Amino acid sequence: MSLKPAMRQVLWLILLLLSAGRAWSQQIPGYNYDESKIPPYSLLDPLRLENGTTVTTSSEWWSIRRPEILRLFEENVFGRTPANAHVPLRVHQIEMDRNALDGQAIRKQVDIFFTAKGEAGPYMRVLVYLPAHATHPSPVILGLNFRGNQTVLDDPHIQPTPVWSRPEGTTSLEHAQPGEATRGSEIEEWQVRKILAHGYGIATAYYGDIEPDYKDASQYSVRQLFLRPNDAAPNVDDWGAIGAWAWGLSRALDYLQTDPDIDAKHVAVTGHSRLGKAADWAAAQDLRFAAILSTESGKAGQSLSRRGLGESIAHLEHSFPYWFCVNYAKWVGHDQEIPADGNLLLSLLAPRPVYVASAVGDEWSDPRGEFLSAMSASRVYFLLGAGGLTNSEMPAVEHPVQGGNVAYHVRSGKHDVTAFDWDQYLQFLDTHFHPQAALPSSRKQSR
Ligand code: GTR
Repeated sequence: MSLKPAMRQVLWLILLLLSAGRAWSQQIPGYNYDESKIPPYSLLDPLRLENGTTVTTSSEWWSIRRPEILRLFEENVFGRTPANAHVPLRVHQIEMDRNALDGQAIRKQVDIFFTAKGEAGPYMRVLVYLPAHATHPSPVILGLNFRGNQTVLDDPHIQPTPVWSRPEGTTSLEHAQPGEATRGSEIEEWQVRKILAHGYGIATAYYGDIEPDYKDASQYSVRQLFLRPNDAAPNVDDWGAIGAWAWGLSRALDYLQTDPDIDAKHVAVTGHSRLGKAADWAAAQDLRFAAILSTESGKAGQSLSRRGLGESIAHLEHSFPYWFCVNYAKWVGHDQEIPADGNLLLSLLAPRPVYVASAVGDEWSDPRGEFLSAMSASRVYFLLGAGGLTNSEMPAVEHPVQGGNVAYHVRSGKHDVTAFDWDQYLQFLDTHFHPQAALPSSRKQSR
């Protein structure tokens, strides 16, 4: 018996809603999403030294514990940014318009070349919008994008970024100009006009310019530029793609620091999901980032692997081994023992303002894990005099909490970046982008 077209349409709608519901709750089957089934675990103590003593002064934090935690991440998670990963800043401005977006913005597009070969070698194309009528150099929010610069706004003057893809059923990668239809396709996630209207600039680059996000694609990565001669195999703590993306963020910051229209002391770094992990790791290593806005960075980001809820280390390592150092594989099946977890990553951001954002539907990232992580890292913020969260209860949905330099919210909806997230981020930056808790005098440039 054949269904009437109207009936078929209704059935279609129901199916669609059902599958949207599945995407909404974002639970990959086969993993634990039940608080009562969390195995016994202990949270790492950001203030406890490896020798068992507790850090009680900020100088012990900066000189002993912080380097210890950085090393734990280098050895167990992201790998080490090579000591020789320095490149002189080589910038070629390809476009500038001081009257962009109908007079709302200054738009700049620059290529940052990573080698002396210029365009013939690897390079990153950075798109910058600044508020047009600013009376002072503008604070800027910097973040990598997933699908090309042209996706962040419906501006016909954005130079499209060639993007990587792996056509179905093939093993080879294509690097090609994206279609015009992608222009402005991520406008909701980026909220460029809102950010500008609020007095902030925004800078972005396509993460594939630094390394394509595919297995076995490292030959196209900037990592190739810093290989040790005569080494056949990688070391167990060599960096992975997240390390490379983080490095790219620091290179974009090198450029932003040279632009007199930009207040280089107030550059916040942002990122969503895997790019949230990269933003966290960039700011952990590079103290020039003045604030961090991290959306659903999840496991191997700000969330807690040790809680065993949502994504596991086994999943991360199986699906994205190239994001991490070889040693990360040691922790597969040992989530409760990993010596470098989200709360320690968050502590490396102290005392700079950090906004941790979760979504109720993103159970894969474990929103409560992200909150508990912010609570735990707040102890370091207190030690450094910046203040942090004090309320130990997970806040209600869409009720942001803030203590000192640490803020957290969980909003309704799925794994995404929304106008709600940006509204909170902008308010947060407003309250913090004036003199910060003191950083040590040894505050250094990135590697
Ligand atoms: C998922 C990954 C998460 C998160 C996410 C994303 O597949 O398991 O850790 O990084 O990708 O980047 O959207």
